[in-house]
Amino acid sequence: MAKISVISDLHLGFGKGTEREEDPFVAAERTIEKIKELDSDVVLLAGDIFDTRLPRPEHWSRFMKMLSLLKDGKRAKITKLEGREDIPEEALRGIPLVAIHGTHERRGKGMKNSIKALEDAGFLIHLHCSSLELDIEGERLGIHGMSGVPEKYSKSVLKKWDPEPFEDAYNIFMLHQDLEQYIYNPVSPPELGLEDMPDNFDLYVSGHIHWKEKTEVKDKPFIIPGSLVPTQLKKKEAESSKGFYVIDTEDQSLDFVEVEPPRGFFYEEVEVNGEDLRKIERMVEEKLEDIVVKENEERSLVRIKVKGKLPKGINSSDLDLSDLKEKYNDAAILSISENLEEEGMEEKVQTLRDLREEKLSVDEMGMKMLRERVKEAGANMEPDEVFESLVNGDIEDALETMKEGMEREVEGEEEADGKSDGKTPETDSSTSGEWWKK
Ligand SMILES: [Mn+2]
Repeated sequence: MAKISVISDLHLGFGKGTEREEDPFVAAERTIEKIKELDSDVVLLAGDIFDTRLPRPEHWSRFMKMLSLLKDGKRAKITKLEGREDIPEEALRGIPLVAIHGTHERRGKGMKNSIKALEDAGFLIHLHCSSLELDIEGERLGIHGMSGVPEKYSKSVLKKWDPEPFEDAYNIFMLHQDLEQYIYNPVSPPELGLEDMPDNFDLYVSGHIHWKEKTEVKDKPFIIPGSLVPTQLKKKEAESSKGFYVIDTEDQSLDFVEVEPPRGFFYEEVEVNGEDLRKIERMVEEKLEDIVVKENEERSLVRIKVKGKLPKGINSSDLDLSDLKEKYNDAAILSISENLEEEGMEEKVQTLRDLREEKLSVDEMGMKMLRERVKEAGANMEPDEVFESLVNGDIEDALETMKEGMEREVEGEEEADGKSDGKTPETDSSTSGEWWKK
């Protein structure tokens, strides 16, 4: 029998520079401790260990310390390997951790992502369109992983790889993509859905989606462990507990193990219907009072969504909740969002629809301009990756990708000339960071 722990989306580095910075590490440490306590035989990690493509040394170091807890003298045995080169010996010591990289870790062609780097250092086994079979005390476990790829390629990459389960083994398929059953995105709808999962696996696992889910695909369990800390402040994240799944292949049990979150997260909705502004403010405060009673040591995350109809002549910008934010600042990290209708809404909805259409073409135009600029600059980078980061508002990620591309280009030139221009990489990247503005 084998006991498999399945975790995902640690997002180490999330909240950098804020008071939430410590949260992902605390959650990850608690999780690794629980995995050890449970005496797991193998750990699967479905992507997004780090929150950024280029994690800081502080983040590497803390994660590697956690992983060393799993290196307890056991030795995993690999019986089959498909679609990849040999695995470093050191990665097989202790409780094997098999990981795919996520969308937050993906890097351009020819560059090394952080998960692969951890494999090189012997901390884990990294899969991307590849499979391995482990022998756990006589039981065969097939693990097949597709790391995160740009959404528009997800279907074709999976189709091309076309994984097949190993014979006489318990086979797990793991991926990290948008899935149409869980992600609503009218601008770029998910390419993949549950029906696209490959046939004849015993268990399906996905990362990427930040709340836990459990359903069935092709009569077999499909699970999403979710992130260990809330990152998007979505209602679903507040409704479901954080933690990981544990599967026992002998009795086929599948349980969710809760991990105590570093701080509370509350999501509340306030429905309004023509009340005046003072009354609405009062309604929001009532919700806050309820939550604050439940307050624990750390400031809780609180998101309040105000939705419904405002009275005639009043629009949502008249609603000012900054006094409330101030008043409850000691107890809660407060985020208030509004989804309010005003009278005369119909015309506004039409305007929004028009804007959405326009947004599509603006995206396309932006992408075209970026591609041209990248070509002009002779930079070695994937414009799609930069553009995706920009559209998602990950400015830092976009800059990192651009800097990498420019650094590679500079290194390439040095090699060709056989001489260095004496610039430090920092100088190179700070100038190259600006090139696209010109
Ligand atoms: Mn994620």
